[in-house]
Amino acid sequence: MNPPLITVLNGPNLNLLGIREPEKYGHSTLDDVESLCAEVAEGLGLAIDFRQTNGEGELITWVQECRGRAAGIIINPAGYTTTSIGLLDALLASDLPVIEVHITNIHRREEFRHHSFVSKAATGVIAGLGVQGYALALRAMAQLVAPADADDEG
Ligand code: CA2
Repeated sequence: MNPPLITVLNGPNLNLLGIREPEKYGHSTLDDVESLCAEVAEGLGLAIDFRQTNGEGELITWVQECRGRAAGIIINPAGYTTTSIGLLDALLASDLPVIEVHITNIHRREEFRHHSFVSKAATGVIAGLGVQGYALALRAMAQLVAPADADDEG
């Protein structure tokens, strides 16, 4: 059987990870984050589709494409976290488990970053643990998409 597919989506400006503002977002590049996710996913028996876009419409289209294709969505919506009801609606319509990840602790930052529209569609939210938040999200997702009888085995 094919491993469950988890789509890992990254929003605007995350392509600058490790290149700009390392004091805020750390030294790992987005390629490093993809490698981390691929390694962790393999150990968990998951497949990943890892993507980044600066476009809100493209992000929404990718979420729509997850339906019937992916078993779960991990998303760092970046700047669209606080602005995009379109993204929220797409995530709600996906009917999939969603884990929202933020590299920084958005609650310790400027007030305008505190409210997330995306959280309304999220099973769980991870913030402030750096890029390891993606690895933690994959571990949590493995539990969420595991068949019920596999769950019983601990
Ligand atoms: O902490 C996070 O992961 C954020 O989602 C990152 C977003 C920010 O708007 C959110 O409030 C919190 C920003 C992503 C931009 O990433 C950059 C990386 C390096 C240099 C500049 C931007």
